[in-house]
Amino acid sequence: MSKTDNVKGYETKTINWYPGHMAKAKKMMQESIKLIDVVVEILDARIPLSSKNPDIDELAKGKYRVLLLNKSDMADEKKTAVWKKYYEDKGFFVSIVNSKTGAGVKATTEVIQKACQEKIERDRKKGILARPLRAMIAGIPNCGKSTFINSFAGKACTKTGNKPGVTIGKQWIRINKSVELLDTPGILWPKFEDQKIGLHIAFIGSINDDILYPEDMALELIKILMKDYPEVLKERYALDLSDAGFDSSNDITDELEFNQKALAVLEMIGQKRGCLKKGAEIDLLKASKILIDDFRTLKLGRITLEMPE
Ligand SMILES: Nc1nc2c(ncn2[C@@H]2O[C@H](COP(=O)(O)OP(=O)(O)O)[C@@H](O)[C@H]2O)c(=O)[nH]1
Ligand SMILES: [Mg+2]
Repeated sequence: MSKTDNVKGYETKTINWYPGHMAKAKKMMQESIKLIDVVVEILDARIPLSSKNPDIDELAKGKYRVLLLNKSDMADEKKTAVWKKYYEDKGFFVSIVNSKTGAGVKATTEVIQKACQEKIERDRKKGILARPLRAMIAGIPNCGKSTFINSFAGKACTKTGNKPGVTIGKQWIRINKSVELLDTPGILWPKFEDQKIGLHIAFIGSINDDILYPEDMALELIKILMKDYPEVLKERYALDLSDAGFDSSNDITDELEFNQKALAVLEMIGQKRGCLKKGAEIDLLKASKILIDDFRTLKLGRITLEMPE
């Protein structure tokens, strides 16, 4: 475990997580990718950058690409629209979905068709009878792959079984006459190039909470809230941010000072929520868990943690 001094009297720890299944998942994807026309990558709309695995660009080379901004019900609507445009400008076909209610899910068929337009035209010119487009769902753990597949396939879905001439054991789900889905989604592992990415992925529950450091997560979340959603902190916890020496995001010039202000805010949350240890010392761990839980259960409202650079 590496430690770096962050805030005086408090150290941040690097999430040290190496998924043992990474090689296996990658191999499965490499095999499956040969069978499909289009990769449908699911992102968590609250972290559209951190939930995107850069490895997939290599893995999905030569395939049509669709991105779904899932869990849009939990993300900031305006920011989701910005992200949609951001990825469209990069050449992706993007759709905003809520797999839980099914909003935007059916429309994914059209997005897949648009993404594969070139192939559809090519086949038509050659006089090839259109067969359903073959798609694979991919994404990091907990982004909503299974929920999306269930919603997209619905009750009427039929598993079409093994295809002749393709790897035995692959199951396909026929969505409609235009699209078939590989029934096993590709699991992508989040990248941990940067401490921040690790924390952001932790917020959405992609990492087992047992290996996390809630205080680090809480401080990162508080910094985002102070910058982008100060009113949420004020309203939810009845805080006066100026008590933490913070008046507006113009105050943020020095990283260490910002960390100290965030720590002061965490202490204030602990105080308001009666998170006290013996001797009236504030229980930062308990306060952190409350904040994280509030974020995950939408009690802070719809929040997007990241914006394009
Ligand atoms: N609010 C909301 N929750 C979602 C959405 N999609 C998935 N979930 C929830 O996110 C969690 C993980 O979903 P799951 O499909 O198991 O993710 P997977 O690991 O990628 O297969 C579950 O609790 C789902 O109910 C969505 O669009 N909105
Ligand atoms: Mg799943």
